[in-house]
Order: sequence, then C-alpha cells, then structure tokens
Amino acid sequence: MFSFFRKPANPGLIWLDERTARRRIAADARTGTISADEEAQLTKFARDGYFIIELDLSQSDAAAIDADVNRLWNERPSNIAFAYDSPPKRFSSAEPLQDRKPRYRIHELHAASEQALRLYLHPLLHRYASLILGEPAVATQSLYFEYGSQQLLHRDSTVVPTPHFGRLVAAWIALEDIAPESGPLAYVPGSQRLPFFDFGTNEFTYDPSRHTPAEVERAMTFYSGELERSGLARHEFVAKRGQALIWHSALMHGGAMPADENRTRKSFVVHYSTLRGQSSRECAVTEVADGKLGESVFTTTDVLQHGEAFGFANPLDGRFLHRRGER
Ligand SMILES: O=C(O)CCC(=O)C(=O)O
Ligand SMILES: [Fe+2]
Repeated sequence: MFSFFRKPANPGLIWLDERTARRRIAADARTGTISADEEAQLTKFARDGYFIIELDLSQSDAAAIDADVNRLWNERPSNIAFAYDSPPKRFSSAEPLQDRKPRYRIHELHAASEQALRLYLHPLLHRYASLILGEPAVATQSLYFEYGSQQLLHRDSTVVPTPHFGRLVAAWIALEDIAPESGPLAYVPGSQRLPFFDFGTNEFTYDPSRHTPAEVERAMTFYSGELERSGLARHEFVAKRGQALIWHSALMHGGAMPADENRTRKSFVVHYSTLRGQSSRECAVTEVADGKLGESVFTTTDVLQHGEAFGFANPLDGRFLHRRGER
C-alpha cells in the first residue's frame, strides 16, 4: 500500500530486510530447504535484527579457553594481539600486571585455542550466517573479551569494513554465565532499520585514515538522535554459558556499563562475511619497528575449513603488507 511514499530503502540491505522476506522464509520451510527452527529464527531476524541460539559449550570446554588465555598472558607470543580501543599490540609487548584489565580484548584467539577454533568454525553458527547472507559465509575475525567491553552502541557495518557494505553478520557467545553487573552485551531490537549517517557520497563506513574526529562526533550525534526518536528499547543479554546472539550488521549494540568492572564477562565474538566477496583478511598491529612507533599491516588469504564452515587464518601469521602512520 502506498509503496511509492515509502522512504528510500537503507543501503546494505540483505534479503531478510526485503518486504518479500517472510514469504521467502515460509517457502523455504515448505520445500524443506530450512528446518522449522531455522524458519522461526530467520523470521525473528527479519523483524528484530537478531536471534538467540544454544551452543554446546561445557564447563570443561570453557575452562580450556580460560587456560589458553592464561597461557597467552604467561607466554606472550608475538603472533597474537590484544587491545583496548586502538589498533592492537602483540602479546610479546604486553605487561601482564598492567595490561590484563577491564575492557581488554584478544584478537584471533582461535589461532591459539582449540576450543576457540571450534567456536570459530562451529557448524551451527556457519549454517545461520550463510542463511542470513544468502550464500556461504566465512568467519573473518574473532574477538575474546574477559571483561565487559564498555563499548558505546554502534553498528558493525559502519566500523568493520567488508568488500560489500552490509554483507556482514556477527555472533556473540557467552563463555560463562553472565552476571548482570558485569556489563552484558546491550542491543536494540529493530534498530537495524534506522537510517545511516553518510560520511560522504554514499559512504557509511568509518575510515580512521580519512575521517576527522569532528565527523565521528557528527555521526555519533546522528545515531543517538535517531535512536531516541525511534523510541526503540535497549535490551541486555544476560546469557548463560553457551548461549549465542546472532545479529544483523546494522543492529545497534555495545557493552553495557558494568556496575562492577572487575567482574568477568567472558565472551567470544565472531564476524562473518561472504566467502565469495572476501578474498583476504587484514590486521594492523601497533609496534616499534626500526625505532619508530607505527602500525604494521599484515594480510592472509588462508582459509581454514571444517566441513562446510570456513574462516580466515590469523593475518599475523600471514604476509607483511606495509607500515603506516609512523610517528
Ligand atoms: O562484547 C561487546 O560488548 C560488544 C562487542 C562488539 O561490539 C563486537 O564485537 O562487534
Ligand atoms: Fe560491534
């Protein structure tokens, strides 16, 4: 009805954002292409921009990840990186007593932990990521958090670049029962439909090498204004170990402010893009090389496979690309 009065569609749409989505999901269920569970979850995703599933993650699986994280802080290898906000640093430059503190994250833990690798290539997550993207997915990166991230609400498609805007989906997995005071994952159902801030001419992804702090400020003001105007409610995911929340690349989410930031909030995040659209994966680390502080950028084209699940190998084990931002 009155479809010609509808606002222009958001950029970066996927098939689940189209008006035909409900019909197509039902048709796929009728032909047996998707199961009844998948039908229910995709229907929820089309409406709310997320859904929650249960993964097999036993107490001892989670304990194995704890042990792997402890080992990284003890052995401090150079091919795994940790970070707060800025580009990550190699573990080899870590000061465990100072650096292992609230908000830190580990990049590509799957390269140093068998259980993290199992989650990175988990068949159920890959099945859903592929259904959402409408084609085979590839895990592009993993992030481990020991404490709440305290990240402001944001949309991944505007901060995690992908070759095709919006061809991105993410999964957040609880590695322990999450305490409400530890700063759970926060998210706003339905917010995937809000408009995007345009940095230029149809440019929606933040590029730290070109966009100024003033532009970032304008984008933040734009998004908080849109969110407020929408009246959409913010939820918190007080998850049990093994529960995973899968979200749309435009769903607003972040880390709630913890009442006790020293309370652990162990979680593992995997981002996925399309196997066909993404041929390599880059990662920058901040480090001193030739006496100068700057970023070294590495890349990999190696893709790990487990059954029908695909995921990029660790870029820090890959090829050196270039240095940038020498100071
Ligand atoms: O774990 C969190 O608090 C947020 C993580 C997040 O935003 C992400 O990995 O995209
Ligand atoms: Fe995010």
